[in-house]
Amino acid sequence: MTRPDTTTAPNAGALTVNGDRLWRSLMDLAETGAYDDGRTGLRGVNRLALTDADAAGRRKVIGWMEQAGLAVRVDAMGNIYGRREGTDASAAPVLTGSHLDSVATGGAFDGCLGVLGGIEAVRTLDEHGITTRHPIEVAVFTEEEGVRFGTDMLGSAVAAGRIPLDHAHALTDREGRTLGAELARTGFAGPEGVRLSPPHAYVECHIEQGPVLADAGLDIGVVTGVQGISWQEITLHGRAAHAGTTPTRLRVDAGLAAARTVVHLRSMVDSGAYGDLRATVGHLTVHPDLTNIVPARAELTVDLRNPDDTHMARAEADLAASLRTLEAGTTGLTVATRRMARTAYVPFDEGVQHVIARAADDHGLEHISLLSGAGHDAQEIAALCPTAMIFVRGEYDGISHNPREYSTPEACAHGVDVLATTLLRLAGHGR
Ligand code: HGY
Ligand code: MN
Ligand code: MN
Repeated sequence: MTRPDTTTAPNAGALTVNGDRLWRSLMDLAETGAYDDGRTGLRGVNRLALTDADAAGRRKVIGWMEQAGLAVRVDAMGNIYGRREGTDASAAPVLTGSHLDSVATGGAFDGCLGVLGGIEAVRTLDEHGITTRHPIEVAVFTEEEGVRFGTDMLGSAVAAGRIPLDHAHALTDREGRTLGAELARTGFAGPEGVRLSPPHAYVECHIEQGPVLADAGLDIGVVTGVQGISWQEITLHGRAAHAGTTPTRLRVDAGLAAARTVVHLRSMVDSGAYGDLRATVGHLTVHPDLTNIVPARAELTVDLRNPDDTHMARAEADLAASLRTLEAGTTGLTVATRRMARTAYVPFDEGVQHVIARAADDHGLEHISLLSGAGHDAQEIAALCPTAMIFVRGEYDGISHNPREYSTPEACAHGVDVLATTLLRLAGHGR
C-alpha cells in the first residue's frame, strides 16, 4: 500500500470553493425524492437505494460530473466514479465521495455533501487552472444506508472486497426484489469490475449527524475512526390465539417475547458492562398485527454500536444467550436470528488526518478530532488505502436521518474548502 506523502506534501495554497454553487447543488438534489412531512410541515428526502428517486438523483449527479469534465464510469454494483486525470498517468487516484441513497425520512446533506463537495472541489481546481500529479476521483457508493436491502455500506464493502458481488446482488428488499434486479431495472448495472484498485488516499466529507461540533461551536471535525456496527434480524415465533377466549397461561405471545427482548437490550446498555454500547430496535412488527389476535410472530432488528470490539462481541453473546433463555423458558416459542451487517471499529489514517487538520488551520477554522458514531463508506475504503473524514457541523443537536437534518451554507462551504485543500495536497501539484 503506497502511503501518501502527507508530511512533506507541497504546501499548496488553501483552496476556497464556490459555496453558493455548492449550496445550490445540495438544494437542487434535495428536490429529487423530496416529500412533504405532513406531521411537521418539513420537506424530507426519500431516495432509498436503487428506487426511481435514487436513480433520478444518480443521473442528475452524473450530469454534473460530466459538466465538470469528469470521465464517468459505473461498475457492476452501481458504484459511480468520476475521474479527473492527473499529470502522472501511473499514479493511483486520490479518491473522495460518499453516497446519494437516503433513508426513507432523510435530509439534504447525509452523503450528498461528500459527493457534491467532491465535484465542487474539481470545479474549483479547474477554475484555478490547477493540475494535480495524482488523478482525483469522486465516488458514489451504492446502498450506503442499508435500509432497503439490509446491509449498510454495501457498495463500498463490495468495492473493497469485504462482501462478494453475487452476495450483494442476491440481497432482497421487503417486497422480495433483489438488488441485482433493481440495478438492471434502473440502468445502473454497470460494465466495470467492482474491485477498486487501491487509491492513493481517500477523504470523505460528511455532515456529523450528531451534536458534538455544534456543542463545541465549531464547523469542522477531523474524524479519527468509526465505531463497530452489528445489525441482526430476530424473528420470534409464538402461536396465534383469540384475544378474548385464550387464558393467559395458554398463550405463546410473540409480542410479549419481543417486548422482553427490547427491555433486555436497554438493561444491557444501562448495566455499563459493555462500555459505550448503543442498542436500537428500529424495526418491530407483529403478525397478524390485529387488535384481537395474540401475535403469532414478531420481527425486530437490533442495531448495536460500540467503539470497542471486545465489548461488542460480549454484548452480541449476551443477547444471544438471553434469546436462548427466553426460548427455553417459554413453551412453544422459537427464536431465529439472521446476521444483516457487521463491521469492527475502524481507525483512520493519522497522516491523512494531519493533512485535513492543517487544511482547516490554513482556512483559519478551529477544529476538534472525534470518533464517528455513524457508519460511513470511508470505513470500508480504509481497508484499501490511507483514509480519513471531515465532519461538518449539523444544527438542531445534529439530528439526522430526519427531515430536520440541517447544516448552514457557511459550514458546508468551510467543510468543502477543507476537502478541496486536502485533496490538492494529497494529489500534489501536477509536474
Ligand atoms: O447507519 C449508519 O450509521 C449510517 O448512517 N449508514
Ligand atoms: Mn451517510
Ligand atoms: Mn445515513
